[in-house]
Amino acid sequence: MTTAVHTSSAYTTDISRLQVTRLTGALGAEVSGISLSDAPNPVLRDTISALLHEHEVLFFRNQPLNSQQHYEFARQFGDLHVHPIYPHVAERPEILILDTHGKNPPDAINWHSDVSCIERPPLGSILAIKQLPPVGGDTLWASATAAYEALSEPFKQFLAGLTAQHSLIHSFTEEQYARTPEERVHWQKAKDNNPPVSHPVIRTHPVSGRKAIFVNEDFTQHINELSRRESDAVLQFLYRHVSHPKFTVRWRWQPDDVVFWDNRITQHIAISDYLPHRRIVHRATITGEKPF
Ligand SMILES: O=C(O)CCC(=O)C(=O)O
Ligand SMILES: [Fe+2]
Repeated sequence: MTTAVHTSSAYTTDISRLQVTRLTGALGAEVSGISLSDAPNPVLRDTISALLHEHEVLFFRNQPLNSQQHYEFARQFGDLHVHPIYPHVAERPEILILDTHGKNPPDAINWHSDVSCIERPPLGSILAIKQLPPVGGDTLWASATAAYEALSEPFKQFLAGLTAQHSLIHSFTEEQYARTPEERVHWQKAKDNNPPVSHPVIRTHPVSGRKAIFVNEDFTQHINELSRRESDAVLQFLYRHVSHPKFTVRWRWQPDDVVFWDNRITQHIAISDYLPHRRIVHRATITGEKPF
């Protein structure tokens, strides 16, 4: 389904040209007819926010953004997070780099939501592809609202009120990130600055009011109110459930694509099927609110 969004604006971006094409039943829409490198524009920002709340992940083709434009586009939606471990572009600490190839294989190989291990996890992330492998390197997103809504009422009631512990070093392990003395100093600092936090297992989107499963394989350690064995079983079920194909959308990247996801109610996974070829993405990560 393709719909035109009619909004008039005094800004340089003509929003009347904006077109939205829904991609799957669960989530995702391709948005065209606008330029993300235009000067910050509250009308465009509010339109994109509304579309994000409706579709959960927005895909934009042909949006060449330099780091400053990437920063300025993202900055309209909130404060930007500086990642404690990943490298960033020289000119902007808020724009992180994932540069993966045969000698630096990707580590984001589990379904996850970004940095769920901090008090105010990101409301969204904006990813720009910088180098594509010859084939492969797709990314998938899953709707944690659709997955939640598909659960039975008794199971929803069981999950209500549970909390889970999330930890940075569950994902960024000592083995992987503290291999050299310099890496160890960096990793230890990241660990000290990011102690584990607890969040509700089911969170509520602050705007749409929809509920979503908010545990993920990368950062969640255990459900606080359950025994370890019970927690492991429930978490395994929830991870498998969220990533069911009927709750997902898969994106085949083209040069200069940009993707903006609502990180509170989706999870994603990058497919590591292109090694030893190289793939580079840049990400801006927008700070969110304390989950409730
Ligand atoms: O490389 C990708 O497509 C996504 C990697 C990832 O998990 C992220 O940027 O948050
Ligand atoms: Fe991620």
